[in-house]
Amino acid sequence: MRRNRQGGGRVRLAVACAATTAVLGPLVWLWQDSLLPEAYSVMDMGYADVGGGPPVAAAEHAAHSGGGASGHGRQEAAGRDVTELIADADLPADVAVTMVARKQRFTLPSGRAFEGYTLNGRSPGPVIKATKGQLVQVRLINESVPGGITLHWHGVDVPNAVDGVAGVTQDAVGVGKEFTYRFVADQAGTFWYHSHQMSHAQVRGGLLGALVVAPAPGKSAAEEDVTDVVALVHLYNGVRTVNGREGDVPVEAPPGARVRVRVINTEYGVMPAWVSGAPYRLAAVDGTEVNGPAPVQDKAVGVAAGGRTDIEVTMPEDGSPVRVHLGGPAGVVLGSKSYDAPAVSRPAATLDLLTYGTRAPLAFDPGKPDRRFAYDIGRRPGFLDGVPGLWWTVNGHLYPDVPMFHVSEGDVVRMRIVNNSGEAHPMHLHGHHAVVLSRDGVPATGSPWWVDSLEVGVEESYEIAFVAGNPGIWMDHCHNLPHASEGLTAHLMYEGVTTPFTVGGPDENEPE
Ligand SMILES: [Cu+2]
Repeated sequence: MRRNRQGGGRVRLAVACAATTAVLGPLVWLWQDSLLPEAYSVMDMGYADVGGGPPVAAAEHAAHSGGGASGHGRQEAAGRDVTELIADADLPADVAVTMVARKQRFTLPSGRAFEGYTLNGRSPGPVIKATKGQLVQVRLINESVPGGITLHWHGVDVPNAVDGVAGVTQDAVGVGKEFTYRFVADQAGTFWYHSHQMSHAQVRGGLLGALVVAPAPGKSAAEEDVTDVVALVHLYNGVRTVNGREGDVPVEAPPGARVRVRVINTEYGVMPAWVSGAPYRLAAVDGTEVNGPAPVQDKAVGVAAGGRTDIEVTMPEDGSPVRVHLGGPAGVVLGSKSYDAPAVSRPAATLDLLTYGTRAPLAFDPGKPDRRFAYDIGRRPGFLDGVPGLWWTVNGHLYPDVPMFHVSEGDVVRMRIVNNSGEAHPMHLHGHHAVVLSRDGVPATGSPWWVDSLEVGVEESYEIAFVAGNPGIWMDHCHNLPHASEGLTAHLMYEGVTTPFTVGGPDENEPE
């Protein structure tokens, strides 16, 4: 019996060992396989997805590409380094700003102290104001932010070299160093800027600010006669602020005045905004004017994380104040004699941008795309850089084995974003604006709905389209920034464009 038992024990031990090896072996392999190198180029990430279009040769591989048909175009395109994709160097700066970044403790106007980051001694940083067509030049100096910083111009289709993504378009700007951004503000609208180095920590910590581009002069008197209000919403230690201030922001607006409130959601989730005391029009979304915006009443509008919404109000003739609620009771109060506008609860209904406004022709035909991409967001267990967890997937793949969307300049691109991950994701494509074609298969019938930050809810699907008209290597990621750092990050790469920068490396580039 004893011997038998021992024999049985040995067998059991052997079986257990074999089972352990069978289970652990693949796990160890998966773990090891997920480890990210100390430095890597995003060009080497994942796998090429040409979206059903012709193969696209990366510059350094151009010589090996089989297709010689478009050889001339390829030759000319070959070898463009992201650092060459800049604004005209001969253009003088129309708007020149110097920004000094610091890690420091500062106090909000309420007296509440916050341990974070400042630009020119404050957070949010200065509002940068430009007029359409002007060249904006921002000299960023890092005085004391450890780990380095950058500035990304969220929603502005800047030249790739100044997109501000550490490890993709530049190195993080270390302490004592500086970097100058130059771009032509060629679209009027509401934008913002923020760090894209360790962005999930630095944006929350306050390295951000608003950028407003006014329409070119010579507009109608009606268009110029609008009171402009920036309302940048940010949470400091969980405390909601508008322009860095807790509570209401009063703005003087006499009876009959037209006011445009430029709402910027710098947070990680969708934010409802609504108005009491007057109807409003949704004048613009993500820096693009809405066509034929009708008056809205008793409806909230959802502002995606990273997104902007311009709310236009005409002040009541009787002088009563108007409250623009931003995510809660507090917000912007417009008034003259009185600012006593009671807060009202959020309306049950939400404005649907799929049907809002009136149709207008597009400058391109999304019905004849050169490439069609899928961006299916899921979630599954696995390892991300050796850490076990439940991680986001793109088309079934875990970061960094995600698709690299390849395009050629001038391509018409359609992308279908499907969210089966159990959480909402505000998807942000750098360097481009995309138009929404449909949601859950229902075609858009309102004003062309142009986005750079699109809230994709749980179980939702969107079909969007854009023209690949801005060469570079562009992030296409979730703007719930912790999600991006958890692997919900892919890139759009133009034919022939290369980057000399690496994620990681001596500058410790860490874009998410
Ligand atoms: Cu997300």
